[in-house]
Amino acid sequence: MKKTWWKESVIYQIYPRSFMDSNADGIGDIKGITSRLDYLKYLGIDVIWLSPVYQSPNDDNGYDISDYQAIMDEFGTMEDFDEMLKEAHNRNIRIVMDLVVNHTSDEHRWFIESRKSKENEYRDYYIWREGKAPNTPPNNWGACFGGSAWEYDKQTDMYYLHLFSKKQPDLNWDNPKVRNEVFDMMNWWCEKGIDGFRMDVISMISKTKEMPDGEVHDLYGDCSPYCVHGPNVHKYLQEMNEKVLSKYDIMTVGETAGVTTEQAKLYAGENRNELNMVFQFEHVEGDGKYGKWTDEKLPLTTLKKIMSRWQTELYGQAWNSLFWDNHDQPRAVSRFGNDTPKYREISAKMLATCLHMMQGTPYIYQGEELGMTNYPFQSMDEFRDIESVNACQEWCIDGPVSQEAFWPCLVFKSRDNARTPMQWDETANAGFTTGKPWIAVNPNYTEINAKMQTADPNSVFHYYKKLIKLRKQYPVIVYGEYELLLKDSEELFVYTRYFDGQKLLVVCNFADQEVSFEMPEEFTNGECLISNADIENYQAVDLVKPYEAFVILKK
Ligand code: TEU
Ligand code: CA
Repeated sequence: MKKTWWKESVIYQIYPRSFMDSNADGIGDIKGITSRLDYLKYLGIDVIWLSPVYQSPNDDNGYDISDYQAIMDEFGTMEDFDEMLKEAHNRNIRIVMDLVVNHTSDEHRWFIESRKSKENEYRDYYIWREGKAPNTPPNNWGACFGGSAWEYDKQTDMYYLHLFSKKQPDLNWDNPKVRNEVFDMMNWWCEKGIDGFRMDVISMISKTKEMPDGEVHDLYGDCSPYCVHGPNVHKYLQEMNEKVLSKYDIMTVGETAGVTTEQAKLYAGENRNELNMVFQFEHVEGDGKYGKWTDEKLPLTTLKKIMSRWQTELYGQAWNSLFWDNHDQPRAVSRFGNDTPKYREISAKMLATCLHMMQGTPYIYQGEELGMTNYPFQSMDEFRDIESVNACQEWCIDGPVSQEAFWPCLVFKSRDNARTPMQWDETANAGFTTGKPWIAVNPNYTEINAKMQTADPNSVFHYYKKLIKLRKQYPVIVYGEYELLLKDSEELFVYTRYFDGQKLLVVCNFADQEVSFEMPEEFTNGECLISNADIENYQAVDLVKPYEAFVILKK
């Protein structure tokens, strides 16, 4: 297996709108990020993944881009960006940009042109089709954010495809002009000195030519057989690699929802000349009750099975990302741990241990290093996220599900849980802004904030800091081979890693009760590298406390 800096790194994801506001307008911005780089340096991370900062009308908070080479007004200027990049590099922190090129905003000049006429030179930059019949879209596909995936456009009496919101028309990657525009833009950012790309829904860029109705699972037809891992996706990524990626020392991660391990080896195989790693969702995308919406937790045995399959099947062949949450997911501790006061800290540390000791590049989503929790939503008008707002309309108000049934699912899974402001200190608005925040601050900021935790050596923050440091000291954490133990345990997640004579045992209790445990013989003389509980003699452990986690190095 090749050794590379991006396998050895820890990545920190920033959602700029909610990270730090520098000018009291209630919206996080680039100067705010720059002002907090020392905090990130102190944590010890190597790379920042910056969610989109490009010009955007913000229908989907920046994932709808109207100009790829300009900064969103609310976030600052290109000078602010250059300054942030320079300051990050001064601290040996790299910056990876979000690349959203499956679609643009409908306010992008390409789309403004495209919709003008069938003859416009930008017409084929997007995917236009005739309706099946008057007032009937070309097929039954549903969009990810609700409704049909087709929007009627009066000007030319045709429909355009949008797999997300109707303000996010899909680009036509089969048009070589589109590919070259995208590659030129990427080269422009690389020349600026950025350190890589996180590629938004990159597995969806190639669509089949035929676009038949999809199987109806929920409310609409499923487009995924025709739009995900489409016929030319690998060809286009190899072309991107040749024309852009191979020329720079950058890292790339492809957001590839619905990918199998076999497909992941194509996207991120060691010798494939496509991407460095995949970011796949199998462990966070179990079947919901209503589409993705559910209030149920995944059983631990299922979680272990999924995560272990990725560990063993990619070993030595392709590279994976490790994450519990991001800006589209509920907070890790609320979802996989226990966010009650009694167990929040210890379960947050347990989750961190479990993830950071696995094979793959770990991602920390802003606030996860503090054990930030889901937000206590009380009413519908607190939601800002287009997906949450549309889902409520579609499933409840217009749809078949009662409010009583849908509400707990919405509250548990809404993307807004991850988007409440970063909790910096105990002052008003958690120190995020001195203005009115664009989305409510979680009221628990007086107990959970960065200022308190950086000052407390036993905090979740310091635990993450220690995990990051261990990664730099023990190659087995990065390169070790994985083996799952106690596969049928419904409480314990136990595995080993092995590399070059070093062997680790990782024990994590996912339950709120004590569980008996027998230390494997070969670890009874081992050394404890990290633990979230006070135990004097790990060699003699025969009970694992609620949410306890520890890592033993074989001697
Ligand atoms: O998300 C892609 C994606 O697969 C989403 O549908 C995801 O499953 C959903 O948000 C989970 O609820 C990416 C971005 O990460 C997301 O923020 C964007 O909204 C989306 O693409 C469109 O660009
Ligand atoms: Ca601001």
